[in-house]
Amino acid sequence: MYTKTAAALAVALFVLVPAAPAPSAPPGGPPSVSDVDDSAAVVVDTAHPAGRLPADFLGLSFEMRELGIGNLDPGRGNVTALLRTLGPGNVRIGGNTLDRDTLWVPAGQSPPAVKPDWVQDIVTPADVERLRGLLDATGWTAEVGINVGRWDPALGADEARVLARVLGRRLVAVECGNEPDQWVGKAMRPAGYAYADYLADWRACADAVGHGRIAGPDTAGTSSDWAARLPSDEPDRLAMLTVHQYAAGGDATIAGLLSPAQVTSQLNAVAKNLAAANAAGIPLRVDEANSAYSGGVDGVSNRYASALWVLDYSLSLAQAGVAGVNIHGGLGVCNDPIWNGKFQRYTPFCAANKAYELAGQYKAMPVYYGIWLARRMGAGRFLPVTVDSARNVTAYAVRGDDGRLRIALVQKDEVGTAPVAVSLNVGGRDRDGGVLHLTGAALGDEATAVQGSTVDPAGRLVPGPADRVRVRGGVLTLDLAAGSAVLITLPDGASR
Ligand code: BDP
Repeated sequence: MYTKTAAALAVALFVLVPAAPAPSAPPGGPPSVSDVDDSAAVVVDTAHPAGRLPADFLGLSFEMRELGIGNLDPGRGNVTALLRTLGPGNVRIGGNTLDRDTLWVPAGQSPPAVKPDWVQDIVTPADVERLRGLLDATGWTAEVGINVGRWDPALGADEARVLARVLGRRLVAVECGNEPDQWVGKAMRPAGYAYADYLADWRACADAVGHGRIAGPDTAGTSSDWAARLPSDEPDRLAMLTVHQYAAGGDATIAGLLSPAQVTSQLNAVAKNLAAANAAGIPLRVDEANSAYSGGVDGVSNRYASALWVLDYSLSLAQAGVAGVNIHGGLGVCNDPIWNGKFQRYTPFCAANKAYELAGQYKAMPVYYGIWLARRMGAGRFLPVTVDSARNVTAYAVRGDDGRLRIALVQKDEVGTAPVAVSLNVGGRDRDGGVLHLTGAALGDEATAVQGSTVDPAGRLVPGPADRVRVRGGVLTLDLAAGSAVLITLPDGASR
């Protein structure tokens, strides 16, 4: 089947990689992925709105050291535009560098003449002021860490006061330490350090903070029971339950990341944490996430496949009731080690070279485009969706607070294999809708675009005009190109 949609995609791909010929359908049609039925019947249940997709669901996460070295500066480069292009979100600042090597130096004080040997980074109130400028310029909110791994109550209290005063309502929560369940392995606590010890540490931090906007436990993964226990031990001061989740480790592959089992296993992994948050009546945020830990995997985390993964991952967690996901990254040179030898392969944006890094001038990586498209689902309420297909297709539907109905379809087979003939039953009175396509040259290629457009050097993404699709009798049909995602917007969602 070669429709207008498929033709538009072929054009988009040609724009993306002018040097390579656009994939064209061989005689007899493109090859099928296997001997399966290439159709998908998708039904949106508009009558039973379910959980909310919060406006600040999508976020980013950065190392504490980024603050101290002067990054995240609204007055430099294109970071402000890159955040604005995504739309308001939540930035979390913490990571390994928070406890391992960052010293807070209060206003009017100088760093000690002889620094403790663990100190590699310094963060001061001036850095928090700069962060406030970025939040004001973008409409974002923040969650910022306090060093508990190397705990100093006076410094912790001072930082907490500065965060509350300078960030004001833009401070969602402070984070008392990063990944405490790994402090033993990092020589920050003696062997045998367990939940009861951590609870005492968390309470010391909470006492110093002195207010109830505190997140935790920020465990390295979803499997420890620390996140299940903290809400009942600290029902008043714990405002947000936080855990970290990486899809894979050094063995990450594109096939694994995009397999149907991946979404299910990541959902299952957070289920216990989500139940704990729900029981306590507080939000769960996966405030540090990405495709593979240790900086990501070359050829996977920095390729187009990561855009499809993050779209599917973030929307599936949101649909399950998770309040937010922050995709972790670093602001160094793309694919280079930035600290302690960790490479930057999963970061949403990074600098093409050292000069650009110093100028704060970043380029968007594929995962950024997936975040961008997920963010376009807007704020609203999820609608139940069923997908009947033998192909690797997922679908999400949200009735926006603006009354529109938005549907994301994600197809995760290799680009150029057979498209999926989608019949999408949305009911209602809409006659036509707009479609934005997320495309890439190949799952393992870096080139990624929306309607043929890429993020420009100024940090803007201006997609080409949306394609139009007709809706007949409440049913819309389209050919979903293999290895692509679409966002369909129907204007008349309110009248259903
Ligand atoms: C997490 C840390 C973060 C690292 C990340 C990684 O909090 O600082 O960058 O792992 O391994 O555990 O990539």
